Amino acid sequence: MRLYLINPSNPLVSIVKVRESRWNRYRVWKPLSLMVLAGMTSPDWKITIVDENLGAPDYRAMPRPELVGITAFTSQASRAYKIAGYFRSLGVPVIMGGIHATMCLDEVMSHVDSVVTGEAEGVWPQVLEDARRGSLKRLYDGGLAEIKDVPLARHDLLPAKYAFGAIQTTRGCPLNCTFCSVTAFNGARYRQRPISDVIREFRSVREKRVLVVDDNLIGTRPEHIARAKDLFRAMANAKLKKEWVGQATINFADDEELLTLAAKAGCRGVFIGFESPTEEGLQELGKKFNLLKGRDIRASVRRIQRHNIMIVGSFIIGLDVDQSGIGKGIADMASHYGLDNLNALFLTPLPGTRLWDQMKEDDRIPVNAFPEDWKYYTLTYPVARYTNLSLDAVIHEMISCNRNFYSIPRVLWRLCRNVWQNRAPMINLVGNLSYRSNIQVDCKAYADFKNQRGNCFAGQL
Ligand code: B12
Ligand code: SF4
Repeated sequence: MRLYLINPSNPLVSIVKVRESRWNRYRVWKPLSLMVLAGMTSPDWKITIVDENLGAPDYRAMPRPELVGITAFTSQASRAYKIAGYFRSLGVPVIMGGIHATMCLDEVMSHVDSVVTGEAEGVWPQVLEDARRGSLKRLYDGGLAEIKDVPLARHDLLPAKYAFGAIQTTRGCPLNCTFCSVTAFNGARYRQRPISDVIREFRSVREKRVLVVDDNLIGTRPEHIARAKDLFRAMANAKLKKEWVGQATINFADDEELLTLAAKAGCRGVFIGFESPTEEGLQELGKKFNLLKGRDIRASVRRIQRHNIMIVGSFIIGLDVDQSGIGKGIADMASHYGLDNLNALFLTPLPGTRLWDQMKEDDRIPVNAFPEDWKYYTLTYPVARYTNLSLDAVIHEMISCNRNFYSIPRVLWRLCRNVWQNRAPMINLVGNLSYRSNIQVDCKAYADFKNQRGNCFAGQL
């Protein structure tokens, strides 16, 4: 029995972009969902994982499979349907799962034979059994998995072409920010995998550098932090010799022992969502935990960096409170905080989020010729109507933000600072140049977007 598990190419991270700038190699990440599915597939299935971001293969030259499974973020949906259409034309059953299939069930149902919603651990063995018997159901609802049932992912099934491996140690987030789909998809309860499983899986990751995909590595409560410390201790004791990056809240800075243990366990970078430089912006996004009274963010950032952990900060442009000048405002604030990298994104209504419901109700989603338009839902295109910023204005703010933060004087200043602080200056420089070189690529993408979809914003350019 032959099974293809396919990650459709993504406009944002595909190899095409890598050709535009070789730094983008660091943006092609492993599709962990498919490696997890493979980890709970019985050995009588011959599995091939196809990651189209490494280059789409000629499916016609590949042997006919008995089942095709496709994963997709929203931005990958239209490509996913093309792949599904091809295999279905051969009479091969196609099943789809992941975030988009869960949030846009009816649409996905109309393009594939069968859908798995939610986390797949509880239903995947049944899916395979039904496929073997030729009696796939139209819908399987995996809901939330028992965290101890998450299998060891098959890290051996993808080629060694990635800069980073990937692993997951927790699921869920109680914070339910308006723009994010994690709470709706993975639940509000923070679930932690058994530490022994994580260590065993880490050992099977081939890459020296690893992305820990958890949405919030340290959770929100004292017992979560205690468990994070236990995990870091176990990782250090296991002498994994991996360097890894993860995602956390700024609260990461508040516990010196946690930081020391994380660094010992190999933590070299964290991605932190600051989202907005203003309190009103944070309130609008429901990001309450960033509003901790009396927090000195610059000092918090410095505390993390003292452990040789770099910080990439994420901000969102296009909030209702954002006015002309917000782009430069974010760049200045990110520089003031002392961030190593800045990742600015457009406020984007993703299906299944509270933001989606609100914007839909207010008729503020003009880029809506779905499924084709899903390709613009990468958070790198302004797909919505923004309260105080026209299409041209919001694009201008984004460009101004990146040009300011990644200006040559600021890049050099950060380089010198990292040399002075003895903190991986070359990695910092590579990261900064990578973002800087993408500004040109982004400008071209905005021009194409306006050509293709500018008419949706009629009267608002
Ligand atoms: C790691 C990650 C990335 C990585 C790697 C992505 C990759 N190649 O897989 C990087 C950094 C590249 C990335 C980029 C982006 N990401 Co991201 N990312 C994540 C994150 C944090 C974890 C994903 C993960 O690996 N989970 C672990 C696996 C095991 O879980 P899973 O994917 O959910 O898979 C399970 C089920 O969904 C199901 N399943 C999944 N696929 C399939 C397929 C079949 C056939 C079946 C049966 C079941 C099934 O089974 C699995 C086991 O239970 C999620 C948040 C989250 N908690 O999911 C956001 C998330 C997926 N990302 C999101 C977004 C928006 C983006 C970006 C668009 C943002 C940006 N500009 O940076 C880009 C676009 C990239 C793209 N390909 O579209 C959104 C997607 C929302 C949506 N509706 O699409 C999420 C949900 C976060 C959020 N804030 O809402 N991301
Ligand atoms: S943005 Fe981060 S903190 Fe907010 S709900 Fe999503 S995962 Fe949780």
